[in-house]
Amino acid sequence: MSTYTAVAHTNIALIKYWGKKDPQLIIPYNSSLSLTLDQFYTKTTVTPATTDQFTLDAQPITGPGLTKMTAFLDILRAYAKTDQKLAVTSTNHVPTAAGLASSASGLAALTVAATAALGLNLPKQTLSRLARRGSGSACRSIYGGFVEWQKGQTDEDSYGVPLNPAETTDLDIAMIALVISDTAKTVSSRQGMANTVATSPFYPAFVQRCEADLTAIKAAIAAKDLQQVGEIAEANALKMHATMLAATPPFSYFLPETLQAIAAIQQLRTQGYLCYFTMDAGPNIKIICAASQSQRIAQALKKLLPKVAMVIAKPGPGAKLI
Ligand code: 2P0
Repeated sequence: MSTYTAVAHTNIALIKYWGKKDPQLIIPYNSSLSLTLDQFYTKTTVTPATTDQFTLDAQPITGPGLTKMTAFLDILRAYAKTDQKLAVTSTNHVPTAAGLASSASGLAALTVAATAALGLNLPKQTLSRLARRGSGSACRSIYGGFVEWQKGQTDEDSYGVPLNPAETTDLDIAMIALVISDTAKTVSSRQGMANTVATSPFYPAFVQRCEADLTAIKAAIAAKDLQQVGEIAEANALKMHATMLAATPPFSYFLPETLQAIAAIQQLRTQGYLCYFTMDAGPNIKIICAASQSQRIAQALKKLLPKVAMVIAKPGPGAKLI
């Protein structure tokens, strides 16, 4: 057992995961599909130690943050059949105030580094399953490019699967991350999705439509039809956010500036730019567009939203030891 360092990139879902059929094992109600991005990643070093320790962005973490980490390490230790404690040092590499810090890259990097430090050499499918136990979306960050999280039924068959690279590598796609706000969200995704599943009458309709949206977007990706990809992804994100407005108590991640950004994107579309948006459990917007047009779109958008910082991201790699 020795020290290992891993890097994992964050992913943004085009077909959303929003709800757990099995909260203990993190088995979702529907399959989802994401794009791993090159600009945002977590680097994590894991060393055998006498007690579990966690340092995040140079800050020692104690209390609930450490408890959550230890609980996840216990899952990895049980799999490795060892009691070995671990010291974890993690750094999020997110452009300043991008508001994109993600549990997906964090838990994926941790899974890869910690399983190696516990003496395991696991295939990616097993790494994806284990990462899922830490945070659902992390199972998709084990792979680069487009990744489907096949919902499965059990711990064994719920994991990420990369789309066939032959069908995706020459799709000209980028995401522009718009920094609407970097303040901490008031409703965590975990709380938000549990409340939605338990109370929103729109939730079953969302789950049902996700299956159709997933089939349609995979066909659009294979056909390299970026307009279809954007239309399906944008509509899927809005369906997810609609479930929250119908929950009890109702909640929403939209800020006034989020709506302004959406109006600006719609205006660019009327001017002939091919751009669509998606949005997760926070007020920030990610624009789906062609990589070859991303600079032009960012410049045009800058005129409409002069105060909003933007980062252009392209498809990124899967998690790996470095
Ligand atoms: C997604 N999100 O598919 C969706 C869309 C947010 C909105 O996955 O409870 O941090 O750890 O499994 O993975 C965020 O949820 O939640 C998320 P847990 P996670 O990307």
